Amino acid sequence: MNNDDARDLLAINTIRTLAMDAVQKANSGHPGAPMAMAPVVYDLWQRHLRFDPNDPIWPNRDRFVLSAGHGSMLLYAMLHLAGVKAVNPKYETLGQLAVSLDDIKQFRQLDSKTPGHPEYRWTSGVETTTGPLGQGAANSVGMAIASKWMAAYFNRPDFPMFSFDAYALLGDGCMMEGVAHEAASLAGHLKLDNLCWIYDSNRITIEGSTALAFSDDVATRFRGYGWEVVDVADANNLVAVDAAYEKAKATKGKPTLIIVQSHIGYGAPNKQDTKAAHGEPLGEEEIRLTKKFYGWPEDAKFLVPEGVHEAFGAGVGARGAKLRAEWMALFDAYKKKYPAEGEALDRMQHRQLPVGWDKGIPEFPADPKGLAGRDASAKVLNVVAQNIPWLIGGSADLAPSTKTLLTFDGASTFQAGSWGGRNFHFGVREHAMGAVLNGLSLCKVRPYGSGFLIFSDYGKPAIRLGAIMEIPVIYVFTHDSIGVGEDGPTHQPVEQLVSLRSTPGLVTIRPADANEVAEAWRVLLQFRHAPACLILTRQALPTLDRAKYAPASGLAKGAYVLADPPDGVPEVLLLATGSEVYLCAAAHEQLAQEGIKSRVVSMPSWEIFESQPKEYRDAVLPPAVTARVSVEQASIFGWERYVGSAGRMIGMKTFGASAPIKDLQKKFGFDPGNVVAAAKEQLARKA
Ligand SMILES: Cc1ncc(C[n+]2csc(CCOP(=O)(O)OP(=O)(O)O)c2C)c(N)n1
Ligand SMILES: [Mg+2]
Repeated sequence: MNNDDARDLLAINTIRTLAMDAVQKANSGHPGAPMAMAPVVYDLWQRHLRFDPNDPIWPNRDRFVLSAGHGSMLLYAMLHLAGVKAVNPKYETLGQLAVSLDDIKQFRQLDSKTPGHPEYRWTSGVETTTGPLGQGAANSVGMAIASKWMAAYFNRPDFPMFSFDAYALLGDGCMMEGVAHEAASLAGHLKLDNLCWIYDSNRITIEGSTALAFSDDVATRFRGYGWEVVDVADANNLVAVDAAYEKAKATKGKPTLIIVQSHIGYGAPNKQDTKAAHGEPLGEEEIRLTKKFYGWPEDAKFLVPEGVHEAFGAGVGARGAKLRAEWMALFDAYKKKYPAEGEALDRMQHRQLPVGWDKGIPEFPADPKGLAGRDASAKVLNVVAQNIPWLIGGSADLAPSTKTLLTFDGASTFQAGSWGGRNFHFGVREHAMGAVLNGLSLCKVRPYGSGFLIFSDYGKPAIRLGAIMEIPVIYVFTHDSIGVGEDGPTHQPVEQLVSLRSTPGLVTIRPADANEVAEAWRVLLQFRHAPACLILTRQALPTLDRAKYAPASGLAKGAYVLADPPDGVPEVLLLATGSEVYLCAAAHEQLAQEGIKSRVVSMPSWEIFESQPKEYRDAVLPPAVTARVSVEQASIFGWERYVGSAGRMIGMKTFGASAPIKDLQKKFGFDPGNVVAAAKEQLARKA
């Protein structure tokens, strides 16, 4: 063993023992993967990763994603040993460590920087929140795409502003999950040669051997996807590991999968290669024996031997600092030579919009025939996308239906080799689309994805993670109700709205007409820390006469009074969203003719409404007016909040039916006559 080998081994064993000690002290966690994969991650960071610990948000850094999020201690140990610095929400680098040794001693404890699974925004240096297996791997595809897109948009001769690579570490679990299959297939198609997945093939998951449930020939599968596949027979063979990374970096025209054979819980005499090493503390005695095997002081805890921090400083630290400094100098020169692009890059990195981003958002004239939500959205999107160059996205094979295609000159298709295209074809892969959008957003472009609302369920885990991470991904979900008609119950969303509304931090907006669609885009584009779902109709909706009704700008408050009796003192409230608002407007007219004073409240976004001051909410929904009817072509679940226990909810209690829309509206009670009757019933109850 030469000196280098000894230094490497000391650092690797530091990672291993920190993981073992932290899990033991917390009395919960996953020691096995960090113990096994420490050499593989160490070599990546020390010898390859272009990452500056002093500025972990430097835009052109390589991304490292721990898709096997349960192995979080592996990442925390790396962040600590590499001396990664904390960054605050204003994107300022702070002096203190992102993860101190004390944080590691507080693994999995309340408010520590070392939660059970890595959390983006909470711990600096964590590139994405992982834990739900497969998600991180799919995020890394989005990151690799972002690198390609940003290179195409920003790079100029002699100014390679973007060239970063994305690495993800996957376990057997990630390999089995569908989302990783979808994402790998897309990455192969796109020939993402800046993407490298590292597969920790230890053949153990929670229930035991992977032989219980997994017989894939992974290498052949990935070759079939169009990937380069490199085998490393032993995770402890740093020469082989290093050569695999060299191969990945040298491979052009395809992503690389490195399959590493490893031993979960490496070095633990009684637990190595068993499921017992996966997700529980090794136990004091086993830890002692393992440390003995490593040649470690058996009773030392949380030991970072002298020289280990320094070795990381001389490796990843020195390389990263040099690369970042060079990039910063390049960026200064870039801003001088290409001021507009320089400003765009700066704004994009800070999640700001360009000046004039809302220029030309259309206003739609009143029109009883109107247009579909999706068509209004297409018009607005095609305007704002011209103002916001890094607004990019597409659909899971439904763009002709969701109307999300950018059709203006220059908005070409994103494909291998035409990396500057702004229209993405995610294929029929909703789950990967969501995870890829998250990866794109984490690199600060502004991504949108679209599909039918019913299939939001197919991407829900990624939508949820976007909400956890507080990143401004945009979803355009069309075909939003039984209004889809003949496609029937399998395609008619019922419980999806409830599910999205109940997701903390996610904002859903279901606009009532074309002008509300325009306002919805105006509002959601300004989000910097919240994902949004725009819920749109397939069918035409009348464009309301805003001279008669309140302006659509009320949407910015989530809910607003659309129509009122002349004296502004209603007896009954009609609450609706989206396609049911005009029904309520019609009912309001009928009631007025009968001398009944009703108020129509358009409620496109519950979440935004809930964030208004109580005075505003009470002004829109006066507590004294308890005669209330809600109308929405979706599950009634949740409307009790607004109509009260005695209110009437017109909504869906079944999965719908296959029929022309008119017949469905009649069958399920969505017509003005039914709303009028419900309003009268409410008033009779009160009288
Ligand atoms: C989507 C999802 N399903 C289930 C789990 C629960 N879970 C956590 S780790 C794990 C097994 C992972 O096995 P592997 O990836 O091989 O990791 P190793 O045990 O080798 O560290 C499971 C099922 C999860 N985190 N995410
Ligand atoms: Mg495993």
